[in-house]
Amino acid sequence: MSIEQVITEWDGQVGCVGFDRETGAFFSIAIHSRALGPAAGGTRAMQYASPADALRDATRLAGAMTLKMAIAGLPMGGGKSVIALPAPRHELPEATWQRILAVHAENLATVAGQYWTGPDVGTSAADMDVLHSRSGGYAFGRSEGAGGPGSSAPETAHGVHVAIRAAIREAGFDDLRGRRVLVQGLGAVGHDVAARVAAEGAHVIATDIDPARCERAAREFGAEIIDNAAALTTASDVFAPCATGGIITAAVAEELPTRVVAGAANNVLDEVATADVLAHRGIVLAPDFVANGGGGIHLVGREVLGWSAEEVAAHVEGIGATLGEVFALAAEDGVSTERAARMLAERRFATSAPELVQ
Ligand code: NAD
Ligand code: PPY
Repeated sequence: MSIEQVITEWDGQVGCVGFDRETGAFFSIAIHSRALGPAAGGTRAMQYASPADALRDATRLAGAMTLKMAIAGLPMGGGKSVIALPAPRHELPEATWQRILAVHAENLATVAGQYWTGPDVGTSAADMDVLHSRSGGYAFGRSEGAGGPGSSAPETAHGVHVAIRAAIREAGFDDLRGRRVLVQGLGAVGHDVAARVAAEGAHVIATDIDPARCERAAREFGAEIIDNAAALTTASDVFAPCATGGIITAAVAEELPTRVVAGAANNVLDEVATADVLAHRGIVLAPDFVANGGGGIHLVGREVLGWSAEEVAAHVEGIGATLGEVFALAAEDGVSTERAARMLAERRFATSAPELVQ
């Protein structure tokens, strides 16, 4: 796939790309929609097979941000940045990473408030401190020491937990006691999700490519650790994908041995139609852009809307009610929950005027 193909097949507004010769990093910023406000979405930094793959990830993730902001009722549009790194993030010398951040900050200053970034895979609150100060303020999620609201991961995990609770009820379970919850990815969000469901009496089955993260989950709450390769074939009551996107294809959906899918990973389905396969099998899907909205609610709530931590937590609890509407609409219209959630998000475009943060 070429960069031209990525852009011509995309339904978003604008994709900006850049390259830094000194580090070999390729930069992309995708602005999908500003219909509800300036575009917002995190900066992902990792290695990609090609610059076109990186831009494709940025465009798809930006589209998901548009839906996420709309369904959460937040006054922002959808965007995302992707930095394709010249080497794995943990192998980059600190000076190289700081140079990459400086170039990205300059790019953020160039788009000057049409797009606001935040943390995503490969970037942290400390990185947001740098991006904020060097771009002129266009980064959410700075560390508390630098005057920001800190990591979005705890509220993302809170929201995923709320989504799991809502989805298991829809699947006919009373609670999580004794239920098998399979968490794929024990990072900032996945570990917290696993700890939360374990505290409710679930039997946690977990996997991560990093053995240290698996050991920690086994030690802290007795997670049963499985091989990565078995993540999509191990029987569970709830499958909580908290690693990478695109893992549920139609073929996977035909066989996935679970009753509920609810997790943090963005764009967990390869395409919308894959949700139809899950729906036909009676698997309850909590659409990712609803279930993982807690991080965005935290960042935009605290930094744009001036909410307290308590107000943020109350809005994150609202993910349960939103899913209730999604499940009801899906049942009424005989469509998948993914299609129903997209319909609910679309309704907001019809009823809202743009609200600018500055
Ligand atoms: P993270 O980088 O802290 O954790 C990801 C974890 O997944 C890591 O432990 C990594 O080793 C593991 N992993 C990667 N590939 C794997 C594989 N194939 N099998 C098993 N484990 C694998 O990221 P995070 O902040 O926890 O985010 C997790 C997911 O949730 C991402 O897809 C992210 O885009 C999404 N998300 C995060 C937030 C947030 O606030 N952090 C908000 C919305 C969505
Ligand atoms: C995501 O939720 O996927 C994000 O990228 C987090 C985010 C949300 C809102 C603004 C910036 C980052």
